[in-house]
Amino acid sequence: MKHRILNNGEGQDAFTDLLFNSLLGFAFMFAIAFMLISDPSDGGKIDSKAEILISVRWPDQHPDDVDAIVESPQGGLVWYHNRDTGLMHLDRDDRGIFADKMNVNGATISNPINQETITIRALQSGEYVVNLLHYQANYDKPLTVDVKVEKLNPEVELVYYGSHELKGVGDEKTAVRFSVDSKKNISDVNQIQKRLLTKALGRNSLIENKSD
Ligand SMILES: [Ca+2]
Ligand SMILES: [Ca+2]
Repeated sequence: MKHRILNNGEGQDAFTDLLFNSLLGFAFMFAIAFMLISDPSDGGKIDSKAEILISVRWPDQHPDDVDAIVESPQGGLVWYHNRDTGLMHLDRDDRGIFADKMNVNGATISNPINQETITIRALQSGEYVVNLLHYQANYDKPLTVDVKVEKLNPEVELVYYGSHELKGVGDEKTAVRFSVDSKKNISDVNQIQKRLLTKALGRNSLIENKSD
């Protein structure tokens, strides 16, 4: 009898431990879920103070890596290497299918969309240049990339929408250039080519390896 009581006691202890650990597990999962909800990643977040939105998009699930590079009138550059200049912001470096899969609570979620979005938060007078870079190419066939530029204030206005072909690793093209005047009107939308990468990387125009 003595043993049985002892055994029961141990059994109860084990049960309490199990219950406690389960509760701890639930609390932990809840905390993780709460963190995921309250701390959304910056990917895809729309800046409510945006003046201009530049979207660069290529076919869904395509493995190629395209980079958007935007130069401001003051000569500032925003691109994967410098994603925030204060006045301009790149949401993320979309690398084709690479890093498009996320593991959330054991389930794999995949994002098929290939898109990079650049937000211009405050307009400066002068010319903006939007370039595309074919950072990684997997096929011989040219890749079609759609570029959309929207001015958001005082109402949404399409500044530019067009398709461009990138023809292999290192191919850099100017998709669009546009000017902003002192009254924040857009003018002089054109496609005169200008290389930005050479400027970004100095004379050594070799593309460095992306580390992340
Ligand atoms: Ca990219
Ligand atoms: Ca992608």
